[in-house]
Amino acid sequence: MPPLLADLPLIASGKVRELYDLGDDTLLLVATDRISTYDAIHPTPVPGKGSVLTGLSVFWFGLTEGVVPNHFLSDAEGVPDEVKGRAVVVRKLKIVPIEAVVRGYITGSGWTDYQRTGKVSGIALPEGLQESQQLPEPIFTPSTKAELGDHDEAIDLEQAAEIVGDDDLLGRVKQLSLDLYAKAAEHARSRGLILADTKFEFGVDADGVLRVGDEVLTPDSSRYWPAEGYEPGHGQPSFDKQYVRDWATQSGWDKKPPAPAIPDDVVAGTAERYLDAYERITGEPLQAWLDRIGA
Ligand code: Q0Z
Repeated sequence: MPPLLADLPLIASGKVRELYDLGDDTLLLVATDRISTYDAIHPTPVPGKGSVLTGLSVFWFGLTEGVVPNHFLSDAEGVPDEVKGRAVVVRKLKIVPIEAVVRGYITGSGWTDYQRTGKVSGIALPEGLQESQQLPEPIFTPSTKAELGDHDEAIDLEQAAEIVGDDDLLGRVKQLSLDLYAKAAEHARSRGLILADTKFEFGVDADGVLRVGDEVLTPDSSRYWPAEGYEPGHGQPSFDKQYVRDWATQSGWDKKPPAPAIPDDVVAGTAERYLDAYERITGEPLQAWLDRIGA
C-alpha cells in the first residue's frame, strides 16, 4: 500500500514543488500545478502542469540514463494516489551545492552578463554576439544555489571549486552536464525544438555514485524555443509561459508580487501549450504515460 501524502513529513516546499520524506533513503518529489512568471506565483493553477513536468522529467531520465545515472526510482509503486502522475520516488542524495548550468545559446542572465563584461561565469565569449545567438560550443556556467526567493548568481569554475570543495567532483559534474546537454539538445532538435540552456542538480548516493537529481530538462529548468521562427537579434518566446507573460504585460500588473489571477482562457491556452510541449518532446500524448502508471 502506498502511503498517504498527509502522513509524510514535508522536507521542503518550493515555489511550485514539494519534497516529502519516505524514509529508507528515498524521497517523494511532487510537482504542483502552480505557475510563476516574473518570479511571482499566480494564485491560479494551470491544470496538468505538474503532470507534464513530472512526465517530461521521467522521459528525460530514461533517455539519458546511459549518459548519467539519476535519482529516479519510481513513478508508480510507492507514489501516493493523491499525487500519482505528478510525483516520483527518488533516491536521497547528498546534493552538490551549485547549480550546473549549460548554455548552448546566449540569452537571459547570460546575455545580460555578456553585454556588461564580455563573459559568462568567467568564460570569455567572442565579440559581437547577438541576443539568442548559438554559441560556438555549449558552455558550463555554474551558479550559486540561492535561498528561496533569491536569484542564482553566476560564478566561475574557481569559485565553484571552492564551494564544492572537491576539484575532481566538480570536473565530473561539468563533463556530465555538457554530455547531458548534448544528448538532450540533439533529441529536442529532432523534434523541432531548440534547447537554449538548462540547469541540473547533482548529488552523491549512499554508495558514492554521482547522479543527476531533481527535475531534468523540464520547461521550469530549461529554455526551449520553437526552431521554427528562431531568429537571433532579440529574445525568443518561451513556448510554455509566453501566453501568460503576454497577458500579464497587457494587464497592467507591475510584475511585482502578488501576481494576479489568470483568466480562464489564458489558463486553458497555457495548459494546452504544456500538453503540446510534452507531446512534441516525447512523441506521445501525456495520457499514454498516465495510463501506463495507473494515474
Ligand atoms: C531537491 C527541491 C523543494 C522540491 C533537496 N534526490 C534528492 N536528494 C536530496 N535532496 C534533494 C533531492 Cl531531489 C533535494 N531539492 C530541491 C526543493 C521542492 C525540490 F522545496 N532540495
